[in-house]
Amino acid sequence: MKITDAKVIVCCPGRNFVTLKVFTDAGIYGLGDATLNGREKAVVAYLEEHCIPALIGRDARNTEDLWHYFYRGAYWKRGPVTMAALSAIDLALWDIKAKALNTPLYNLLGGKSRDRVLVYAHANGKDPGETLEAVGKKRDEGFLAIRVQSGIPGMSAIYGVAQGDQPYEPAQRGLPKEERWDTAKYLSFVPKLFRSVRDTYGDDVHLLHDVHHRCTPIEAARLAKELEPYHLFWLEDAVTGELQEGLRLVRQHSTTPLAIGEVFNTAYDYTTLITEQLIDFVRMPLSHGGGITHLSKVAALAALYHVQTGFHGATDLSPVSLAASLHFDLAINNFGIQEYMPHAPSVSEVFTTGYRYESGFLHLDDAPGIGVDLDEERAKRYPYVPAALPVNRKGDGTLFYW
Ligand code: KDG
Ligand code: MG
Repeated sequence: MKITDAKVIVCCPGRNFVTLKVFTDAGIYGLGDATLNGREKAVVAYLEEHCIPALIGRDARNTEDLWHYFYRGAYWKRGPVTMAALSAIDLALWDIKAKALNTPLYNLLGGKSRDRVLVYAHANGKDPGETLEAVGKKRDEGFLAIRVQSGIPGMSAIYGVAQGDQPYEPAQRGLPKEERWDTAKYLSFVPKLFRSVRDTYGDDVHLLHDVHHRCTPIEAARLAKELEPYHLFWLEDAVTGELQEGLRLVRQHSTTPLAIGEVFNTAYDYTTLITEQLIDFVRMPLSHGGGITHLSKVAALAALYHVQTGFHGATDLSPVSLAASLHFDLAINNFGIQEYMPHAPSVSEVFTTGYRYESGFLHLDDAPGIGVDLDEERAKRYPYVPAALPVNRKGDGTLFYW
């Protein structure tokens, strides 16, 4: 089955998405998500200039060989731009493979290990009162696992907290906005926040929190230790992931489970973390971490070391990415949880999907392939809008992690 053509579709139904569509001589096409928040056009250029010309004429069924062609064969390996492009190619080819066999993708990944996918929702508010209310709303919607982020008195903009009554969306139009950060205020606030969440809602709900890379290892160790009484499902990105050894210090001091990797893009970002059992959950998503072909290997390595998956699923990953994740989540044994932020209603004008939320879980229909389609005419109604993630500075102006 030969690849005859491929094209990149960029649209902005509320936020930017980059989708790769690969066509074959069997009349079957596949979709891959190539969205890299705030760096969309860089991935488009890499795909259009370097990947698509090399894809045409190849056999779409050879997912393993084509993965290595675009990874090893590229010489300039790894990195978020090239790996987002490679991930999109891999997802599109697996979509084609499953459609050609007229079966849902999960059947090619081992079949179903479970019937539905446990998800976690986001609850946030501009202060602790609003945040507690938001947790209550998610409980009422049936969520069994809830990520809690809150505005902190004395700090103007906080990661994970929505502006006004809009759903949370970190990318803003134009150049990056600057935010201010205060680690001391954050560290004294968060344990109190989780104490009040547990006091209000009890123990019968999984709670998660995202530090978003903003602590040093010793600060993260203090936080993880002080959060122990509230039994978090996980503490995410407690330190920035470039230095894998940073997690060792956190681990030595606390039993709070640790998740990391939404900005990772290969298995090599995880080797120390997994083999030394320094983490509990891998977050690297299919659409940034090399697609089905590479994540299958990462998940298998993780399984040997009692590490589970908890894929990134923010709204800057398109419905193609979420649906592909759900197939993977259904299939593997060491699935842990899936992040779920519903996309804005305008997204479903462009993408049709086969998943639905019910009582704390996502359910997937039995459509062949990944099960997502994109309406190209409708996508044209939503042209690309330049947008960027914020940057972060400490109070004295020092540039810090966002
Ligand atoms: O584009 C950046 C977002 O995807 C990220 O900030 C979301 O940290 C995030 C999460 O855990 O969903
Ligand atoms: Mg995160």
